[in-house]
Amino acid sequence: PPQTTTDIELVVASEEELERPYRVIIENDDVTPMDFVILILLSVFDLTIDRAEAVMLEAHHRGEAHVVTLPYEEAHDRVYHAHGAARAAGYPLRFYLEPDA
Ligand code: NFA
Repeated sequence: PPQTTTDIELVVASEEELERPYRVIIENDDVTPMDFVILILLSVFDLTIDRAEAVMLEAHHRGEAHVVTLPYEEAHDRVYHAHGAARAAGYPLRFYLEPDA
């Protein structure tokens, strides 16, 4: 019978890592419409319209921008939902997390 190999890497965050604040960073791309980016920043990350526009433009012009700083699980959940909404709409919009300094 055909053999299937599945490699599963389980990454477990320590209590310290979970409590530490994380910066959500948005990355620019050439495809996602500006209005869609703003919609995600409003609906998923609860930014004001003014902040959402400023963050979108900063990412557009500089390559990336800080969106919000949150505890790990909250940050991770929101990025997960933002990626889901972007993929469902057919856009490559990406966010990543970095531990706050
Ligand atoms: N660069 C995208 C465009 O010109 C807009 C964008 C901004 C995408 C910020 C991703 C992040 N349509």
